[in-house]
Amino acid sequence: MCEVASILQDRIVMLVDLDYFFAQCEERRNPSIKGKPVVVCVYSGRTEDSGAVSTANYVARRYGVKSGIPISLAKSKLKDVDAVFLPVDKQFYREVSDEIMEILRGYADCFEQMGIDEAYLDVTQRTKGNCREAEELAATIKGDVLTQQKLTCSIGVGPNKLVAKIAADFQKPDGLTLVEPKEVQSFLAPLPVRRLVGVGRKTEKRLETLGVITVGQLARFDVQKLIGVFGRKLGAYFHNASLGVDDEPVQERSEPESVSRISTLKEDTRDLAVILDEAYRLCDEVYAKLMRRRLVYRSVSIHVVAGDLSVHSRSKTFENPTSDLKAFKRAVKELYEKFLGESGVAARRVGVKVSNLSRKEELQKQLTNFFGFPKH
Ligand code: TTP
Ligand code: MG
Repeated sequence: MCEVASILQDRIVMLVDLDYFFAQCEERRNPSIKGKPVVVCVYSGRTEDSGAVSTANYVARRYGVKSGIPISLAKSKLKDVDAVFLPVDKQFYREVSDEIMEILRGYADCFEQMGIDEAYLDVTQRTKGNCREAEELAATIKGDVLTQQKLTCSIGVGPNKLVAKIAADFQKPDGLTLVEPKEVQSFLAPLPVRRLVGVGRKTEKRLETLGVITVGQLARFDVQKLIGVFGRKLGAYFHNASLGVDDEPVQERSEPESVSRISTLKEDTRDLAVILDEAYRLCDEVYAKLMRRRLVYRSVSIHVVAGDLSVHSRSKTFENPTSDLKAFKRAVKELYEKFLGESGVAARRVGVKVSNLSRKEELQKQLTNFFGFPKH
């Protein structure tokens, strides 16, 4: 679907980027810290303050705190300020990210997740190539993410990935920037070259020595000279990028290897009914995700984190892939029964997982071949 869109002249692509993502997740978890500078840190563990800042909310950014700086430097910038320093909790951010990505996926003709907090959506077909409709859709998406997940994001809308990305960065946080095809060059021209994907600090310096500071100057710079300096591939890329030309399709990444959910019980227990009550709820969530992504599974696992934090698991693999929820729950029940029979520990956290995933369409194809149904 999107490959067709990519060869059409006018595509509409969005880049959705969650604002100060890790720190915003922390604010959502504990709203009382909102309004204070929040700094999420990767502590290296050597000394109390050794390590780097992963990200910071916009309040902290006003004090000059940003990703990558040493924690000690962030602390000195926030001296005498009531700031909050927290360690990264990747698992929590990933869970939030997964749920948001599912919302976004539902709005795209074609979807490509780029990292934990950003994704490209090709929306050409559903907006009939109409920019205003795309802008309204972006506003709807922002509203949905906010009401369902209590997080703000910034969205850039443009004719390709390159422009959408720059547009998303243009107004942050909680921004929405539409760049129509006819505006692309005037939008890009005043920006520093560094905004283009692929222009790092070194390239920026090199371009500066050629008298090129802005994207507009890069666009006017002789392409042959550019190729002379950076080589054919990169030189041509910089030239095209400066004009806002980019044919990269929005492409779904390969399927996940597994889908899992884990949750903490109210209290540690060995009661199968209590465990299954929670585990079945997790099965429903995993199953919903499989359905949305049109995946079937062949293996089922259960996980138990015991009161002493030891981790235990059991798994089972079916002969054939299936998309059956009842079979999933039956396997989960069997595995928990087996686990409780074999082990004396009480469960603190319980989880379920499906793996050996494949596409539903492939399963159907296999079955069709197997039964020898006519192809038409
Ligand atoms: P970004 O989207 O680059 O940053 P952000 O979401 O924190 O802020 P913005 O509002 O500008 O989008 O990165 C997403 C997450 O990735 C970020 O919340 C934390 C993590 N990250 C790091 O751990 N180290 C880094 O150097 C960067 C840039 C990000
Ligand atoms: Mg972000």
